Amino acid sequence: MKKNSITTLNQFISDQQSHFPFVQGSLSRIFRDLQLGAKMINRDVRQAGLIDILGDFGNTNVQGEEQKKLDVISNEVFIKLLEMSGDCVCILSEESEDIHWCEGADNAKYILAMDPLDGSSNIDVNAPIGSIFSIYKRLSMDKPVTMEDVLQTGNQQVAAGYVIYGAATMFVYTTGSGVFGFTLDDSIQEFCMSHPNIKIPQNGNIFSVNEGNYTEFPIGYKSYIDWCKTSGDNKKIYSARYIGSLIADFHRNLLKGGIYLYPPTNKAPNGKLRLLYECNPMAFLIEQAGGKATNGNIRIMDIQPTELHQRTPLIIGSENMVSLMHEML
Ligand code: AHM
Ligand code: MG
Repeated sequence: MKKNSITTLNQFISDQQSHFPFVQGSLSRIFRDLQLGAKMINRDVRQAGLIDILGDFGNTNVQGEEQKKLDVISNEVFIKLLEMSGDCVCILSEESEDIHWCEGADNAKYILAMDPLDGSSNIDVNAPIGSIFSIYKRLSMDKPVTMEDVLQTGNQQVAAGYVIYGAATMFVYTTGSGVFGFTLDDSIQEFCMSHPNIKIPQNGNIFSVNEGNYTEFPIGYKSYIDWCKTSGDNKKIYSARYIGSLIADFHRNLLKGGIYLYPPTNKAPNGKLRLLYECNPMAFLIEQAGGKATNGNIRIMDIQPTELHQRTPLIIGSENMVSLMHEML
């Protein structure tokens, strides 16, 4: 009889760490904090209609977007936990205009960029939402951290991942040697390995894009979308699936194969999604899973950021689908 074995995220990370004795444990502690934050947010999300956390906070964030109460709560939760451990010298968050410098952590090695709660327009309607993170090492320990340390290319990420608060809550991450998914077992409040070494199929039959903006898309995007709807591979027409929550759309396509597009529009000439804490972490994950991510010109992870909250168009998913889309552009 096959024996069920359980590997928790903490066990897995400490096993991984033992293969790399030079790793001092700071990264593991950051993961521990991210997990704890995720569990706290998960608890709130599960009771969202019962406690006073639905709706608008009554403020707009740096992007000029309406902040939801849960956006603000999630931001505070992660920042507080990470600051207490002192392993991040600073944190860049979608919810704050400026970099948050962690008190007493001037000598910490890591820089974290995050979207504490992505897809927040879905909160009030009980659709999946997520938290996204991307971790970098500072460029030098011998001099203070500058903008250059924060504005590194995606290629320099040491880890990235997301938590999806969906039908189940999952923690999915990479440190550059594969993508691993852990599902939260509510009864023991532990993330347990459920998806080892995730690989995205090279082809899929799903395309995910906000077609409400179709008339504003550049011609190459329109051609690709038309192709998905009329030709597809071997005349098999593709299915459209778009939740409007990047993590949910990404996660489905990662497991089933597919492509996600956020093209430039008149309103958002650089697309809507942010490079440092939305596109780069997703690009790292997809490449580690065997897929591709581009902005239509270059690989997402090759883009040299010049601004903290910089936006970029995003084309991400199964290798062959992204390559074809790229050709059509
Ligand atoms: P947010 O960070 O303010 O939540 O916005 C990002 C979200 C993504 O999760 C999602 O893919 C996209 O915005 C949806 O945008 P749109 O409603 O324009 O299709
Ligand atoms: Mg977001």
